[in-house]
Amino acid sequence: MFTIATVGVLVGMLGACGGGGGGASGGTTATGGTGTSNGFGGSNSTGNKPPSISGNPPSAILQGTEYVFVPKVSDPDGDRLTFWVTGLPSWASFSSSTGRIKGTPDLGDLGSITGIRIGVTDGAANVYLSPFSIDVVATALGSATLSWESPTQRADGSPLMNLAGFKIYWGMDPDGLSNSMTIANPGLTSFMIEQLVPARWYFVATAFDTEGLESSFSNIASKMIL
Ligand SMILES: [Ca+2]
Repeated sequence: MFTIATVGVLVGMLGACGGGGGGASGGTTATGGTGTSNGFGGSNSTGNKPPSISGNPPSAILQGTEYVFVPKVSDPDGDRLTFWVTGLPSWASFSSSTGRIKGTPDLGDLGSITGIRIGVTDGAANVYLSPFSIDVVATALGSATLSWESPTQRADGSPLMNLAGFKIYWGMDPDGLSNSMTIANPGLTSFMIEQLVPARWYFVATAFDTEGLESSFSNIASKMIL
């Protein structure tokens, strides 16, 4: 597996530029979500099973940048789910079909909004994500330097002759990294991510070749920005 580290903690590495390719979007293997808080629903006489909801909403956002959070949900019965929210910041919009919170606060929105709560129902049972807050900050001076060793082999052990670059994914939710950047430079072995607000940040990287095949995700590196 291709590995990265925040600076000072370089992890030894096994090369890989995955033969399988693809798979850029989406989550990583990572720590679990915030868990499910049961509402007043629960199983009932019709045998309905309640949906589950989880996720780690980013707790801070730099003004002028986009905030996005989508909770992870499932329903054992495959029921259609409907979402609602209370305490939504005025700068954000909410999707009742996906539970997504999205918006870009500006300088007039500085400060913390607390007690935001997302709920979901399958029509019979209601469950909620734990209440959370979003702090809009004016500046973000944090940075993290990632380092890695260039992979020389593909996942199947064959030589990697056409490495083209790296992709970095990062965010506050290790299970839904919302930022990404493509580095079209196969010679680079470190990169600094800037403008990080105070929070614990998570980073993964992939390598890709000239044909666009992308490796599987590296390990997750993390750094606490104070
Ligand atoms: Ca159900």
